Amino acid sequence: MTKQYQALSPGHTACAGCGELLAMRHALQAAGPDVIVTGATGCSEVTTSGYPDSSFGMPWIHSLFENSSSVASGIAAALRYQKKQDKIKVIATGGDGATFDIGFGALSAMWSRGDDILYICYDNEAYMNTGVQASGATLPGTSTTTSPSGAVEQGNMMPKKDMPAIAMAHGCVYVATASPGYPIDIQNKVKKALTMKGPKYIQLLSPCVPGWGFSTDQAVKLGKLAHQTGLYPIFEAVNGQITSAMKVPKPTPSVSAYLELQKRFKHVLKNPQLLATIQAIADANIVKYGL
Ligand SMILES: Cc1ncc(C[n+]2csc(CCOP(=O)(O)OP(=O)(O)O)c2C)c(N)n1
Ligand SMILES: [Mg+2]
Repeated sequence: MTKQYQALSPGHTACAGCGELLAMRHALQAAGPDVIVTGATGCSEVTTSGYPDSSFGMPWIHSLFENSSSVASGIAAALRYQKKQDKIKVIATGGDGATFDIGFGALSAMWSRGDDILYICYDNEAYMNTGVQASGATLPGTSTTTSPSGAVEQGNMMPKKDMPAIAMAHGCVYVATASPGYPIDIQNKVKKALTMKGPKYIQLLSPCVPGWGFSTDQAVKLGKLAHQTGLYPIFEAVNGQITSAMKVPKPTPSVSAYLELQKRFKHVLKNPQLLATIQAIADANIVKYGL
């Protein structure tokens, strides 16, 4: 009997129903065993690699929170020196906090150097591992521990950074978004990215049971609804041009269908102005990406 390669083994300590590890498993399984992966500090790391154990089937290296990209660049340089760069691919990974904020300088530098590395961001829209603090990926109106909804403010006041556009502006050869609502799409995008030379960026929506406040069987449903409402556009861009986008159903469900399943948006449903602000983000995505 052939032993099947498992990129991520059972026995990790992620929450039941974790959307981040689901997204990660699909992505890394599709990448296959001939890869070296770096992982920034965050849920995808603490739940998988408590010393002396590892859930990973490939060489996987924990970096600091802020330098997953720099460690990946060093590995890519070593592989070039050994003339192994065509056989072994390098993947850098991190949560949205590591990617959008804390590791952004190192990531920008990695892209600017044009390193042949795929960067995968697990976007659960907050710093979950340390207790749900708002990040540059948090949507306006989201209640987090640093942007609680209350009498004065109604959740996060800042816009979500458009990281795929920032990646495209750096000249990434391939940029894509995906969600665990559509596992085959994740797998196809990772496989495609790894056939291309140069810097690549894939952003995976990662529904978080405690941080978003939903029941443990809803991560896949939320992964679909985020796309179907237009709030999380799923697309790919090659050499700075959008080449495909997943269409939303017609009629398109309102954002309430997505928000009402999550405690982080409970106050939004009682605030017509805030609800309209979030609906406007989805509507603008539908126009911008031709969904
Ligand atoms: C320089 C530095 N600042 C802060 C921390 C504390 N810290 C560890 S994990 C984490 C949150 C990670 O958030 P994110 O990157 O979004 O990943 P998630 O846990 O949400 O998957 C923080 C703030 C740290 N380890 N290093
Ligand atoms: Mg996060």
